[in-house]
Amino acid sequence: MSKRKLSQQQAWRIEKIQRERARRAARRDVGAVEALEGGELGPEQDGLVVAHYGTQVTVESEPGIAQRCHLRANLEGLVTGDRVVWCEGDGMGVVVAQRERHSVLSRPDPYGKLKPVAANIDQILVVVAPFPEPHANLIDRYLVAAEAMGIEPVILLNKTDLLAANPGLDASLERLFGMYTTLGYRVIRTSIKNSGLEDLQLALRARTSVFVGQSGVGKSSLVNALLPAADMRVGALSENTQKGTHTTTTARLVHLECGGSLIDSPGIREFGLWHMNREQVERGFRELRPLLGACKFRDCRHEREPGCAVLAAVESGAIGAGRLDSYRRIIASLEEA
Ligand SMILES: Nc1nc2c(ncn2[C@@H]2O[C@H](COP(=O)(O)OP(=O)(O)OP(=O)(O)O)[C@@H](O)[C@H]2O)c(=O)[nH]1
Ligand SMILES: [Mg+2]
Ligand SMILES: [Zn+2]
Repeated sequence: MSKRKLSQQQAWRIEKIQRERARRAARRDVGAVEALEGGELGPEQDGLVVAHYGTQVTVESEPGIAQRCHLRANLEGLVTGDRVVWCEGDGMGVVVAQRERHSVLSRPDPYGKLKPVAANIDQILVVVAPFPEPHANLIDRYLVAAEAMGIEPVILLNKTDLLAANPGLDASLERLFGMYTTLGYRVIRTSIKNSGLEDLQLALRARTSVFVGQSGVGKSSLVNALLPAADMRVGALSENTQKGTHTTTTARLVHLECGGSLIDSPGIREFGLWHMNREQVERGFRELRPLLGACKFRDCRHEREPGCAVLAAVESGAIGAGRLDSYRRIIASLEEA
């Protein structure tokens, strides 16, 4: 799980290569945009980015009417969910401006640089499954990030059909999700084979949601179960490791019949929070919030300090030891970085 950030030298070398590549791509694109603008372009209109691929995006003017587009200079950071102004072209269109975002889900790339993943989302669904086995620390990282963005997270346990054959796992997952429910997080259980899809539909109505989580938990399968026409690519788990095989490679937005929009995103191995500081992480653990400032020492690290309110709460059972462990691992990863 804890693959560290690359060394500075490695990061610098890779960045140099990427910068050069981006520069070449941008030059190509400027050429393409100029060629398009010299020809016949339609009038400016509002649009929604429904997929992004390197230096191009697919923009939709209304559900079902979309075109692949080049980007005018300085619009490289566009992601799925962005609202834009664009012009239809013959074959390819051009995005000419980006509208302001009301929210953005970002995460640092392996070089420590913060990269947007999806924009204008109202809800983050953290998808987990019995297989690949969930990591509580990864769930907590998503919860912390969601709290920091002020976006309501929902935990979605998929593949519940596999639980009957794995009673031990069933019991441990029940404990884990019972804990999240007690903390006030909503937990939805689904199986693409037989259950929970109505609850999920209800949770997705009238807003834009994003599916995030490990590879192989069934994010794309769930999109297909809700909307067969989406025809998302789905990949089996690797036979020997029971891990996902990174089937989805780009975030894509679809419109559901229930009136909501849903963004499917590529599965991840780890979710770095290097861009956050200790206070933000602390606030991201809901149950720590009322205790902040209650420790004897103002800069208490909640390790073994006397008069630590957090340790006392763990002792009394008010805070789960697993969550404290998760908190410490996140803080340690910030310090490593
Ligand atoms: N038994 C069972 N298998 C499921 C369920 N949902 C998905 N799967 C299987 O899980 C595997 C992975 O599904 P995907 O939908 O590709 O997973 P993903 O989360 O989109 O993975 P990435 O795109 O790699 O991030 C496939 O073999 C699916 O058939 C479910 O509810 N029950
Ligand atoms: Mg997928
Ligand atoms: Zn403390």
